[in-house]
Amino acid sequence: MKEQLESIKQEALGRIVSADELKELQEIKVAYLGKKGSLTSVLRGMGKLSKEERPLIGELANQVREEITTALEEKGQKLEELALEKQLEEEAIDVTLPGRPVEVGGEHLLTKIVEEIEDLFIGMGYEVREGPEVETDYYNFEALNLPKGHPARDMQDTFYITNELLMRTHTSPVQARTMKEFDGDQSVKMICPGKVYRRDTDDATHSHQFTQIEGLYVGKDVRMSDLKGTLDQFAKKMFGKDREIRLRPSFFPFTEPSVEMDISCKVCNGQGCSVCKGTGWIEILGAGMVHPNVLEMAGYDPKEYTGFAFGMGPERIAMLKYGVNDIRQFYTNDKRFLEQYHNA
Ligand code: 2U9
Repeated sequence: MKEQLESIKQEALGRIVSADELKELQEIKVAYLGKKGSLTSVLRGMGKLSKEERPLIGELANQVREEITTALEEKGQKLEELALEKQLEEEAIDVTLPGRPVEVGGEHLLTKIVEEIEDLFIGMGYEVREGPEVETDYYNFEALNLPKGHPARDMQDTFYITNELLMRTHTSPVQARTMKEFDGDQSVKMICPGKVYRRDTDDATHSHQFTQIEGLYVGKDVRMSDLKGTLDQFAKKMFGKDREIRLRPSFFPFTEPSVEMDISCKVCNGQGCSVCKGTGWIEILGAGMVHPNVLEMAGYDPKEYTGFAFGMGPERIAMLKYGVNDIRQFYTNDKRFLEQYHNA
């Protein structure tokens, strides 16, 4: 039995030395020390030994078990260390390696322009209001002095959803709703940015969906000179303090008198060039004094209250400011186009 124990020990230690995986050690442990292990089965045979031999063999057997157990633990530790080293190696991060570029997006050029214009008017004490894109015929047209059948309605080809519901063609209904809400007894100073819809064929300067920012200032004794001053401020802050503005007579059903505002061309400084088509001036927005009909329909007494309003297209301003030559680029999500203005 002594030899048996010795050979079991040698065999076990031999297998432990050549083991290179933790699970092998587990198998060896079971094979030798387990319930059905060879050392265990030898011990079961001790009953046949003489009572002199039993303590010796018992001692030897425990010794062999100790040695095999110790060898298993040491080899186990060594294999765990090796596994950790290998893992660390595999997971080693070469901090000198360049990082994988994380593509960082940026604000859309239109968002930048709209926020720039918003901040400008907030700075002049205007509040920003928004409203529904699906609008009623009343607030989109009638409240703005465009009764049913009015020819000017055709100027704004409309997406009708029902006879009474449509995709708003301008953001003016938000101003009309606000005036109605204030019900003619308090002043209004607001701008309203947002998407608008026109049943247009898309081309380089027209899109069926585009953006507008309109503004309204209603109060007691609001004059044309207040409008001119406000627009001059806007032009200088938006396009440069050396820009001049020019107001030309125009017509909008919801303002009387109506004007269009031009700024002096930055490229030729008013001398005339291809950008300003030789005029020296570039049209930016439309405006006017709020039509008395519009005031009345919103509950304001035109003898007590007057107001001015204006409207502009941020796409047009972005195209002028950044030399974009096709309005559709704002909507086609071409990364090459969008990335150009990340740091604009
Ligand atoms: C109320 C009263 C009056 C809003 C106005 C304009 C002039 C204007 C154009 C700008 C670019 C339309 O998209 S565009 O082509 N708009 O020129 N808008 S005055 O007048 C209002 C609005 C609301 C209650």
